[in-house]
Amino acid sequence: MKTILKSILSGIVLVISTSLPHAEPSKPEASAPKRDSKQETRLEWWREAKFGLFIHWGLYSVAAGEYNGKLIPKTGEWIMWNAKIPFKEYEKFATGLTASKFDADAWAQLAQDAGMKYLCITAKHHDGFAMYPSKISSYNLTERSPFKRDPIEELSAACAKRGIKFCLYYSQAIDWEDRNGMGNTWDFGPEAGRNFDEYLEKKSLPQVKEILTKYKPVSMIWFDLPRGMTKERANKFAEAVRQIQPDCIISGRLGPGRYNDYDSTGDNSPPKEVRQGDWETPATLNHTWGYKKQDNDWKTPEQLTFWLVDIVSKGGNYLLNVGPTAEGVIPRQSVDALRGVGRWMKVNGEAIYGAKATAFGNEFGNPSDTEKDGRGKPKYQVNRDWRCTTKPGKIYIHIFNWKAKLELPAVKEKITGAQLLADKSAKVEVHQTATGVSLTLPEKAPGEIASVLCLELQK
Ligand code: FHN
Repeated sequence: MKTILKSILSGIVLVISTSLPHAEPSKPEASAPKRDSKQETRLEWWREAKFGLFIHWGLYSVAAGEYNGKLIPKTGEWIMWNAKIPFKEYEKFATGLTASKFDADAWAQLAQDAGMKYLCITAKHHDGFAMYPSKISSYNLTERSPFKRDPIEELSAACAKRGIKFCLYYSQAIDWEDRNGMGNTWDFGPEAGRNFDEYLEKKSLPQVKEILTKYKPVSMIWFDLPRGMTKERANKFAEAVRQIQPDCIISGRLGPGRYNDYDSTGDNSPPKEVRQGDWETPATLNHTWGYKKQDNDWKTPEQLTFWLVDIVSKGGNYLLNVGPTAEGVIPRQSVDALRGVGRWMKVNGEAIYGAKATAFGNEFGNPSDTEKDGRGKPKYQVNRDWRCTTKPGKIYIHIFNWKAKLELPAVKEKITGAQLLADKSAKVEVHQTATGVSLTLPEKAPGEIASVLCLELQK
């Protein structure tokens, strides 16, 4: 059946309503974990949001990747561990955490400009240093640094002003300041002899309760690296979250047991194909979470937009990180890259917010029939030509490598119409058969980064 749509050349995105239900991935996957009704409600905003800002800010931002005149390899927020900096040395960085240029409104505005709907900042990372005035531990910003305001409070307010969901990261197990926390063997000796439960009871769990009591609402709490966490230990944290802020989502790394409301993929590691259930990929803009002066290998707006669309097309959320400096400045390259994504989102955000996984699945790529990987297996070749996201009633095809002719796999419902999001007047021909859909598009790619197409199906 041929659908000829009256329109004039130009345009960016086709919009079409379709009765197509949430599409099945190309390859059947293990079923998504069962969620109770409270979890379904908690997750509503998160499933709509799709795109969030991660912020790693702490004493490591002062070190900025350097210690004793040497550039320390790997990620900036791990400098105390990578350089085995004695605690008595590391804590001196606090005098350099001036936050003299910290502007919560500018940070929240950047998230909004990027099209991000949630923001998650480190309340306490592995170094054990609290970035807020904690009554549980004096090892905190207000007591140890020249900065006497509460950046967490200010950021929470700035987010609320913009309708951005405010979230907090907390490292519940690894703590290089505390002799009973996990990880610091260079000051405190082997982990075997320490009383981890004492650490959890005296510092970690009390601080989690403290931040959930002090800052309201916390829409999601992001736990990390559950070293030494058992079901029982994790359950205490989950119970505390549920009791203090029942609507707060628990992220994927609290520990064993199904306490979390969604799963976390590995860092910078989206799945190769559609993954069932609720999941999120945390990712960096360069190669570090905490600021490093020497890491200037920034992803471009084009790369970041592809990551975003790729992750959403597989069913996930994208939590993209910035690492501010000790003065509280987000590196210019990060700001420019995020704003570039934001320009694309302004035009095409409808194809992302609340969208679900692809209607197809073979577009992601396939194993090479000639090249082998390091283990002698067929090398997986990612195909970056296009991605697809869906909504109950709409499908979006995001074309990164524009062609005036595009062939899509078969779509079972009858195609009844098409429209471009940014310009409802682009000439598109849709020819559908039982074996596939052929699209004839404008010669020139109408949009920057990726131009998006959709197909409308009979209700
Ligand atoms: O060790 C941390 C790391 O510093 C960073 O916070 C990432 C963010 O996902 N989480 C852990 C490594 O996966």
